[in-house]
Amino acid sequence: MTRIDLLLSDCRAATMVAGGAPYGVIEDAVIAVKDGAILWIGPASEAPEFRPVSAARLDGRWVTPGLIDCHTHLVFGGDRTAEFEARLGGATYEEIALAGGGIRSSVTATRAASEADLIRAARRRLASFIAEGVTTIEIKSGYGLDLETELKMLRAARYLDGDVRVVTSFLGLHAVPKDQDRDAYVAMIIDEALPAAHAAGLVDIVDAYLESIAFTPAEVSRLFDKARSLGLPVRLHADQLSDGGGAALAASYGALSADHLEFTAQAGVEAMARAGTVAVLLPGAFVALAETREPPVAALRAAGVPMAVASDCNPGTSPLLSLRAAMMLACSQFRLTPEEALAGTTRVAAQALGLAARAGTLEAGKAADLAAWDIERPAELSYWLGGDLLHRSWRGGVPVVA
Ligand code: DI6
Ligand code: FE
Repeated sequence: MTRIDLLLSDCRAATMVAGGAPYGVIEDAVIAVKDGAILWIGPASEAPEFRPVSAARLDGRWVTPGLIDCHTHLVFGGDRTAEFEARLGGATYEEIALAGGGIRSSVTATRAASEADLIRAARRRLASFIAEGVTTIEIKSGYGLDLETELKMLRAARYLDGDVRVVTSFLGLHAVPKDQDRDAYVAMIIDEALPAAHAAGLVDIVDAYLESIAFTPAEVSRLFDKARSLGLPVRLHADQLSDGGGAALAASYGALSADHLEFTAQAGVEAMARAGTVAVLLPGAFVALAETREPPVAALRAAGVPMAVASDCNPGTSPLLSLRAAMMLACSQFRLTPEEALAGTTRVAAQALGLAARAGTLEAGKAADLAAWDIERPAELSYWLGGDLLHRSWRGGVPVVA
C-alpha cells in the first residue's frame, strides 16, 4: 500500500485538463497527495489502495485547481478614492494622469510607506483572495519608480509568499516619475534597477505599460532586450486605452502574456496566436473605468489564443478584491463561457505565469494546490457575483482554508 500525505475522496473533480470532457470532469474522484504534489487522481473505481496520513471525505463537493490570479498590483501605499470621485464628477483617467495624479499619486504614498506598512496593507487585501480559493497570485512593482522603492515593493511581494505562491513582475516602466527626465529614467530602469532587482532574486517576469500616456514601443523594446539578456520572461500591459501595437510587440518577444487588449487589432491577435502568447482579460478595469471598447474575444477565440482572467487589483483602475468577481465580469461583459473563465483562472493563468508544468490543472505530478467548493456545478464559480463559496483549500497539500 502506498503511503501518502493526504487523500481526498467522495468528490467531483473539475481537473481543467484540456481536450476531454467539459471542465475535465472526473465524477466520484480520488486525489492522492504526496510531498506537496498530486501523486494520483482518477475515478474511485480505479484507485489503488493508499495509506494516508490524513484524509478528507468531501461529501460530493467539487474540487478544482486552486485559483490563480495572474495580474495584480496588490502592493501599494495609500488609496485613490479622491480620483474615483473626480472621475465620477466627469474627469477622465487620462486627464488625471496627465495632470500628475493617477499612478504618480500612488508612487508618492508607496515611497512614504515602510516595507512593513506595505506588507500589512497587502496582506489584508490578500486575505480576500485566499478566502475565495486563490493559491497563486502574481504581484507587480511599479509604484516605486526609483531603485529603492521598486526593491521594497518586490521584497514585500516575496514576503507574502506563504499561504499562496507569489510570482513577481518588475514593472519599472509604469510611469515617468514627476520632475524626472524621461530618457534618464528609462535608462535607470533598464541599466540599473532591473539588473539590481534580478540580482537580488526578486524578479520572475518583466512587465511594462505600453500606452500613449505611458511608454513607447521603442522604450519597451529596449527593456525587453535587457530582460532577454538576463534570461527573464516578459509580459506587457497592451492596447488598453489605445491601439499602440502592444499585442504584436509582446508577441514578437515571445511574451508569456499581453494584458488588457481592448484596442488590439486583428494583426495583433494573429501575432499572439503564432507566438503562443496568452491574452489576459481584465474586466475589473473595464468596469471601473466604465469603458465601452471590449477586447476582441471572438477573434482571440477563433485564432486559438488562450485567454486568462485576472483581477488587475490596483488602486487606480481596478480596485477589485475578488478573482471570482473578475470571472463573473469576464462572462457578463466579455461573453466568456463559465468554463473559459475557470480555465482563465487555472490552466491558462498558470501558462501566463510560466507555471504550466507545475500548476493550473489537477494532474499527477502537479502541485497539490486545490480548492473544494460548496457548489452544485462548476459554472457557479463564474455565476455568483461575490459570496463565500469556498469549503476548503490547500497549497501543496497543506491546508490553507480549513
Ligand atoms: N494596470 C496598470 O498598470 C495601469 N492600468 C492597469 O490596468 C495603471 C494602474 C494605476 O492607475 O495605478
Ligand atoms: Fe495592471
